[in-house]
Amino acid sequence: MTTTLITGGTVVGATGRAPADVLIDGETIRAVLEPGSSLLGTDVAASVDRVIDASGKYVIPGGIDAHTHMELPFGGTAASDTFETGTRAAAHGGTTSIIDFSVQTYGQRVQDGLAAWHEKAAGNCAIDYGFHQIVGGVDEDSLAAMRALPDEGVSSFKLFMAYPGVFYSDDAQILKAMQVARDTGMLTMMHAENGPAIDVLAQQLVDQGKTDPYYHGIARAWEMEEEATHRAIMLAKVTDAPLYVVHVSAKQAVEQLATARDKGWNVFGETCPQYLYLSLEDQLGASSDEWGAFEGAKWVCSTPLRARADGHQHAMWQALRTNDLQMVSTDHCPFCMKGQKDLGLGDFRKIPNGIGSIEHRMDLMYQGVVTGEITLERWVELTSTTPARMFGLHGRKGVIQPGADADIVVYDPNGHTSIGVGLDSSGNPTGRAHHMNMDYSAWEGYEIDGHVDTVLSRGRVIVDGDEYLGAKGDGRFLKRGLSQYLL
Ligand code: DUC
Ligand code: ZN
Ligand code: ZN
Repeated sequence: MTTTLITGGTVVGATGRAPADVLIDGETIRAVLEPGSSLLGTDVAASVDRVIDASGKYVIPGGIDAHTHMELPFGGTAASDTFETGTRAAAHGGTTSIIDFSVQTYGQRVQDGLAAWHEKAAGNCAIDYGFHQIVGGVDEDSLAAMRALPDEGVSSFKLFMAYPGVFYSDDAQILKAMQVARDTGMLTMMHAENGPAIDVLAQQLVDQGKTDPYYHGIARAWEMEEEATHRAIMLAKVTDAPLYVVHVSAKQAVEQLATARDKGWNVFGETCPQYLYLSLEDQLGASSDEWGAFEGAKWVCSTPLRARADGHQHAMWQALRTNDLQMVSTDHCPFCMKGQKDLGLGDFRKIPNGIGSIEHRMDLMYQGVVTGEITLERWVELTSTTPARMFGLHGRKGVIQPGADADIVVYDPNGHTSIGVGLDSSGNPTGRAHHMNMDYSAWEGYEIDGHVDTVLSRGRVIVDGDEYLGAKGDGRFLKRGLSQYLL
């Protein structure tokens, strides 16, 4: 077994930072040591197989992205990253575990949906991976099957209050599924938007000739998110089940979560980088020679981007500081403009919903440290430590401590990252490159302070500088336990 010492860096965790050396034995962390110390009288640096110099850098637990959609079927196409391309991009960005969503739709058996996702992922991932289960068709069979999921290491499931006819569950279905969550200890993850009302509003906009991508966000008004968030909280309360609301973007939805949390209820929420940085105004202003106003399709996702003038982005940062929101995931769901997003030319409802960010989450959240929105420790907590606790991986992932998996990122605060795709629309090199399987970047032109230097996955260096040293199939399935974050 290879032994490694990461030396000279500042180890950062959710509760503090300190200069320390990290000794890795095989796949796990063996010790966190005073800098330059000896172990049982031996000079550690001289006795290990490999030394990684982290002088002037942060040593943090590898990122955990708890909300990704590799190969998700959506709107007649499928998310463009496979488990191979998406997890490799994640590794480049300092993320060492993902939790993806296996999908069950109406008429399909939950077990078959889960088996299909195992087949897509097995042998293809660069980093460790787990699954939540989307239950798109709640009925007596799926409710019974859900009870067996915790034994499969799948301890959370997602329901949709949006997308009637696709993934949608009505209130009665949600209530019954939450009762299963209460009985089994599973965590219900909720896409909280009032889908039936949104579909009417969207139809009315299209009837008025308002078909550009911008109108996606007008149809999916914040009121639709606030109402659904409140309803989800009340359904969880009446069933006495914990609730985790995904991709929160409206400040009014955060207020609903904060009110419930102030009452001591087990209610949690995540937001995503797009809701911290991007806005509806950006989308309205987007235009290009190639696409005209359809350029805005690059940022069509649900929940949608929100108006900066109304203060939503500011409210998301604040909620991350006050712990009214506990985590940042990406909702990574990439589609190319050509052949995928362009399905919605002339009708925004047909644009596949999603943004690709898996490679940039750690860097984008580090910008919050640079600009003073969050502390260094909170950066680690939001992107790694809490995701592990929330989804039953605490002790193994999300911490730098003896016995934990050696998933570690050496992060250079003095480094620099230029985000974007390698070629512009005329085929000229841009001096940038990303690794996601997308023909555009939602983050094109972002200049970021900080750089992911070295990434270790269970003790092996898989990214060194910008070089990928891993292989497909390195990643293992994570059998997760129940949430370790409940009140
Ligand atoms: N939202 C997205 O943007 N994409 C996939 C599904 C979802 O809920
Ligand atoms: Zn969703
Ligand atoms: Zn999602």
